[in-house]
Amino acid sequence: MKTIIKNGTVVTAEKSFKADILIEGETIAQISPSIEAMDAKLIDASGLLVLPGGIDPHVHLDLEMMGTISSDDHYTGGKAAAFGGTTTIIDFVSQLESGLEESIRQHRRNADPKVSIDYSSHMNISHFDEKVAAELPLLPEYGITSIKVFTAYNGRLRISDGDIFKAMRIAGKHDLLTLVHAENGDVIDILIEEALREGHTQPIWHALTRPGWGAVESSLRAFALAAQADAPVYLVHMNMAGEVDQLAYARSKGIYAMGETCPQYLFFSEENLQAEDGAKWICSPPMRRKEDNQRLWQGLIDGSIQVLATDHCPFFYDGTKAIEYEGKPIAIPGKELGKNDFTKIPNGLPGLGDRLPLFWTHAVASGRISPERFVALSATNAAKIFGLYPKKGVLQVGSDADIAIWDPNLEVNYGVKTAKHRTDYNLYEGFQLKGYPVIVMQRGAILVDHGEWFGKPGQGRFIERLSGEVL
Ligand code: DUC
Ligand code: ZN
Ligand code: ZN
Repeated sequence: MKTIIKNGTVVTAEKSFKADILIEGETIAQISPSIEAMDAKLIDASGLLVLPGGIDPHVHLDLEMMGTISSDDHYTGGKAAAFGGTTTIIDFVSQLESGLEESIRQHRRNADPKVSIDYSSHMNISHFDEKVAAELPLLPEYGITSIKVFTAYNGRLRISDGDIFKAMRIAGKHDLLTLVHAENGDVIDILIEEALREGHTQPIWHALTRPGWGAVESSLRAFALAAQADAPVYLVHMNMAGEVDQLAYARSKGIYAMGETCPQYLFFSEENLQAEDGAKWICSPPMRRKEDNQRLWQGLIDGSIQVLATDHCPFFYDGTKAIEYEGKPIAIPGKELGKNDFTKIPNGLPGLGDRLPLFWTHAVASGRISPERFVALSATNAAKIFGLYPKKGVLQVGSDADIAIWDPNLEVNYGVKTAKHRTDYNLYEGFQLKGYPVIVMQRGAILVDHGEWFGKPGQGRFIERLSGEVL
């Protein structure tokens, strides 16, 4: 099957130019000023931009937490992603006692039949011993070239600094990238215990018991451990100005350090947690101050932050009431579980479908960054860092035809009805957006066409990744 996208402006991370794109089968066969092929299906992109489909390297789907499960699975999450112009996600494999290989197999047994867009996975390392040390070098055989470690969630996900160092040292030797969730788990546990003892139950206490200094201190600790282990490191979900400073410092010292932030940390602050419906904004790490929003924006603009991801992990705000999803009612226990205790509110929020239209409006349409930089931050950099390039994240001959045809003039009043996440709320309700994907394709097949969904469960593929680059 052949398709030609005609008369559009192709946008890559380096340049924008008028060209037609010929797709043959699943990949891009030709990009040149004027392509004719009688036997090809024609898509007229006059007045539109042709972007590589977005890559979101930080997504949680079907994640069990606090007695419930995050409300998007690999089908519904992929669908929401595609409606927002994202065609590849990287999620996380939870580490099981049965070993890394079995953890990956089990994860794929659950995800593969459902997944509606292409995906890959990071391997969480929440327990470290000799057996894990021996299994880490085998991860690339399963197509996984990154691990995630935590300096918080004591007794659950956290491993000691010594074990992080050992894991990083092995990762460095075997071209694996280590992602770090940086908060101070010890301080958090003390503060939560005190807050509960004093009867503080409101959502704002989620932020007050996870001080920003813990993130700043442990981000430097992560970079220092990586330096000592001679390994590359990637800081997830930066929410503090100080983390951006630490990242810049580490990079200035030659440490192979990179990082991401997420839309919620650009638009919201602790004030949102103080609202009556503050539980909607609960995620870890939490929202911070307006000064932090600004510094994170600045980092995206000046290139000191490499990636915009989401940490998508939605829950219902009121999981006692069903919503209609694809014609059927569904309700999943959510934030109401913590009505009387902030520690029982499931951590996480929707964002996967919001990321690109929201960022386009506030970064490109507002003149803060160029369309090329948008492509770098939303697709190409993640593809390079996580070993998906040049299969994904770029429009060039031989790459997968994962494409978002973008109307920079389309205005959308955004909210839960437009976003396709399987949840009952959206943080950007009522935001007026300008610039939106109108056609989204994966490997040459149309997933979304002017608001209509053509994707199916199982249509997405697990993408085996190569080792990434340090940007
Ligand atoms: N933070 C969240 O808020 N949810 C899922 C995992 C995480 O790190
Ligand atoms: Zn995290
Ligand atoms: Zn996360």
